[in-house]
Amino acid sequence: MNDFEQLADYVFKGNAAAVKDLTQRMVDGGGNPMEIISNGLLIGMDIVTPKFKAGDMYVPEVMMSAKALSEGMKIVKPLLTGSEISVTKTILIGTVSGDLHDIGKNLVVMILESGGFNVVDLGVDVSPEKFVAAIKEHNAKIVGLSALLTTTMLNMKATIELITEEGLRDSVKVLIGGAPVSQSFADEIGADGYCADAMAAKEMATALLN
Ligand code: B1M
Repeated sequence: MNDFEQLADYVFKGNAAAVKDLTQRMVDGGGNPMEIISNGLLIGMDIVTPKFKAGDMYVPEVMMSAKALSEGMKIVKPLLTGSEISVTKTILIGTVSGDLHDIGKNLVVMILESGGFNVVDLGVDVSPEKFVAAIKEHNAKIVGLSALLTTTMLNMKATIELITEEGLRDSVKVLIGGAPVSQSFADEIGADGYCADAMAAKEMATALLN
């Protein structure tokens, strides 16, 4: 196994310490950061995705792989030059106003990052105004809204309404997710897509941006 194959295998196996160690050694040895991402870290996650879909891997294992990948990303991301971080691949995500749940959102962030997206995580209790300001600031093409409460899911609607009022609706796609939401709710509030889980979010984002 060469270093790239070894790195991919460590990601697949969710071995965060080994990913961190090997990524650092590759960087210290003069490895190209983009190649380390594309030919090592992301390949590992590409092994995970079909296995998860086939039911051969479960959520905790996927999270371990995503965590391992993010350890490697932490080392190489700061080394990327501006042109290597594609602005067209920026995704904003946040849990809507009044809602403090972030476990699912954080998983979505990790999985999206594993798909090579530049994810700007706005955190929890994010107001419609903050989403709008961030869309403008980052020129994001996709915004992901998370809600876990039947009360706060209504703030997804308010967020989409403000995005529309601000004249941004044609330039940004809105994806929603969270336990209480559904495809029919997405249709009702005019979202572009409903993501049942983190993998669905990655697939939809990939389809929308490629
Ligand atoms: Co809360 N809570 N909670 N809670 N909590 C629920 C959601 C609840 C269903 C529990 C219950 O009563 N059975 C219930 C909601 C009832 C309802 O609205 N009908 C509830 C309640 C009532 C509350 C409080 C009001 C309790 C109280 O204080 N009285 C309070 C509200 C606080 C607030 O937000 N203002 C509260 C607080 C908390 C904790 C702080 C204790 C903690 C959150 C910790 C944290 O997130 N940092 C907590 C937790 C952990 C839960 C449960 C147990 C687990 C949620 C979770 O993390 N699931 C939850 C019960 C349950 O769901 N079984 C519950 C795991 C996670 C991986 O799944 O978040 O669905 P999920 O994310 C998935 C998908 O939905 C999707 O992908 C993710 C990964 O596959 N997805 C997206 C999610 N967001 C997406 C965004 C996307 C795409 C996909 O964008 C593109």
